[in-house]
Amino acid sequence: MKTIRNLMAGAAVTAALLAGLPTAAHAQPAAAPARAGAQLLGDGYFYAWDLPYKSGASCRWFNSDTNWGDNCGNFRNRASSVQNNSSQGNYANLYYHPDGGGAWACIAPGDYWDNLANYYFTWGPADGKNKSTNNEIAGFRWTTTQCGR
Ligand SMILES: [Ca+2]
Ligand SMILES: [Ca+2]
Repeated sequence: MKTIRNLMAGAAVTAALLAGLPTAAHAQPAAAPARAGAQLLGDGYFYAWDLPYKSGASCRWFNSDTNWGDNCGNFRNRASSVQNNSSQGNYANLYYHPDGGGAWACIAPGDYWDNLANYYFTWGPADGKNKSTNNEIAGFRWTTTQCGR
């Protein structure tokens, strides 16, 4: 009888431990909401894809690069979807011409433009202004001035 009681006690302890596990597991995520207000940061790269919706060939840049013609088998005038994955909350200017020339479009940190046919060069000089950015981006520059050159 004593053996059975010990077994029962052991089973009760095991049951208590098992019951306690989910509580312990939930304790960790509970700490997350404290950071919910913090800005979500990306991996620091600017991404471009040949086709809309992150499809086809892709290329990415960590630093500003105002000539995409020598990247990933020539990505100048090729991007049809882009994502600003800045790790520092920086906007990115997308230029109509190499070396930061002509009009530019401006994409906010964390933003993803799924189809560039719907996005235009709305900043800067008349050269290229209000044209669709689809297959027209020559390069980009990170900017801390929120869309300023
Ligand atoms: Ca394309
Ligand atoms: Ca380049």
